[in-house]
Amino acid sequence: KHGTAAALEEPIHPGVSVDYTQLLINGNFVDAASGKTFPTLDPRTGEVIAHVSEADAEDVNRAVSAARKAFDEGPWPKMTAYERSKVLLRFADLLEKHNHELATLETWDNGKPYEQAANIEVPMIVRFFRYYAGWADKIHGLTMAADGPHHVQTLHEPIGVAGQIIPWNFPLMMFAWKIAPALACGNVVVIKTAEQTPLSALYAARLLHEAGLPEGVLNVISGFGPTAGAALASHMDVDKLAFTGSTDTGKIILELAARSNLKSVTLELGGKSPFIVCEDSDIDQAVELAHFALFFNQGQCCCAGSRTFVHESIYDEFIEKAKARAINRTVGDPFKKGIEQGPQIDKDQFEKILRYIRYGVDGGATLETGGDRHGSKGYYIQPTVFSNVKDDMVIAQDEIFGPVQSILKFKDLKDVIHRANNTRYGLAAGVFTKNIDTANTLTRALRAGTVWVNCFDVLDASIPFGGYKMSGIGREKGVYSLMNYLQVKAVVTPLKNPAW
Ligand code: TXE
Repeated sequence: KHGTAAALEEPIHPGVSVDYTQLLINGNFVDAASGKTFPTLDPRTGEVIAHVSEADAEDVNRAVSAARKAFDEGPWPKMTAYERSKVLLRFADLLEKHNHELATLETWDNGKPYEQAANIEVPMIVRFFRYYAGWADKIHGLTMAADGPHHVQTLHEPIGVAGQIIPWNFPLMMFAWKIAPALACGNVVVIKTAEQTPLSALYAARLLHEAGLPEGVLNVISGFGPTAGAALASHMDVDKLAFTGSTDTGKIILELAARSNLKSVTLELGGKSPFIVCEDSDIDQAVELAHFALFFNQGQCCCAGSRTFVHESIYDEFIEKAKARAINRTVGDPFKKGIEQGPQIDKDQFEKILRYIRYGVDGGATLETGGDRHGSKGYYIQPTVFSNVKDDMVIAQDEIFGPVQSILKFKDLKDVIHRANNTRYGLAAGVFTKNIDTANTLTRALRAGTVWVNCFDVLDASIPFGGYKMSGIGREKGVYSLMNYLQVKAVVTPLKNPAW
């Protein structure tokens, strides 16, 4: 039994209707050319929420040509940056106003706690659009002190049609991370949502049109990876592709981009991030943060602290407390108040996680708590803690993407630096210590795109995010995201009378 909501009661009805299920192409909601639809499911029960239009290559063509026209003929890229900024600001206001509808769709389609969606994620995307609205009219080039009698300047221009493919773990946040910088820079977008979670982006996209976005600038298509996603990644008229998802699919995307038109690609992929608890730590605080680092969002975070390294001097006490914390985690219907953990996204992920739990047991790790499904319907999994995890175990190497904490023991800093970096991934890392020298040593030694010291998952709009090694290519968020969506044009003009 886990937490206070251990018994799974009848699911609470979300109380919001699903109004948008078609493809959004050229400012209109339309059926797929084939007329096909697919069901999107409620992870609490596996029941159908709605049938959604299923895009394939022909719909991708329609969306890309609408986007192309919107880019080539304007007004979006030709509007003043201030006008673009005002559209994004109006959109942020509407998102704020529709928090409840957005958070409800997010929870219904994804299974994450409603309180998390409403209190953290929707406010974060509101902030995110305001942040990039602020950048829109501050994007400009440089003047160079070139040799010879020339005036040299750079123009920072939008790339054109941005294709974007997003996953299901943070449907609205991924939508925001992708479209906000692209639009602020004056690009047009065709975005494919994840087949598990198409609903919230359609609702948000409708609001963006209400805020004054011209038709064709944002096209949202629902559909599957090998059909709609692959068509977008290999489209000859898409100028840039941004992807968030698994490392395996990231490789396919890069290949499709290379084989088609060499569109530039940014990838935000998987991780196996270390969370390092040093010997000087306050153990209770370290347990709580390590728990949050792994279990947040049902463990479905690319940056999850999924290898908890604990110094040998505090290891035994840490295990006992981490186990107690996991047992206390409230699991249940994500629409209920006080629920920390809802169901996993779908049957595939649910089965994948249970398979990894078996690998953990078979591989010789100690199962401290959890290890099975929670309840008898839907995709709930018990918060699970393994101790005695060794570096070469499959649970210490692969991304599990579920509520499974793996705790490893370490001796000293040299040992933990080597082991923390000994992974094909490099997305994030957590460091817990009171010692400034230890913190400085670790932050410089860890090969990861983000190092959180005495905090975790701080994902402010201004903070860049992305991976070393097989965790990806490029950075999103902050000022760094802008260059993903800009071309640099050098303009050189002779100076008639250089000596004046
Ligand atoms: O990911 P995919 P899946 C990891 C996590 C998870 C595993 C598998 O470990 O267990 O990936 O999840 C689209 N061409 N992450 O199968 O396949 C797909 O439709 C073009 C980490 O859901 O990467 C969806 O929109 N597109 C992660 C998106 O890619 C394709 C978040 C992600 O799906 C495609 C999610 C193709 N051939 C899973 N195949 C993170 N980094 O946050 C699929 N897609």
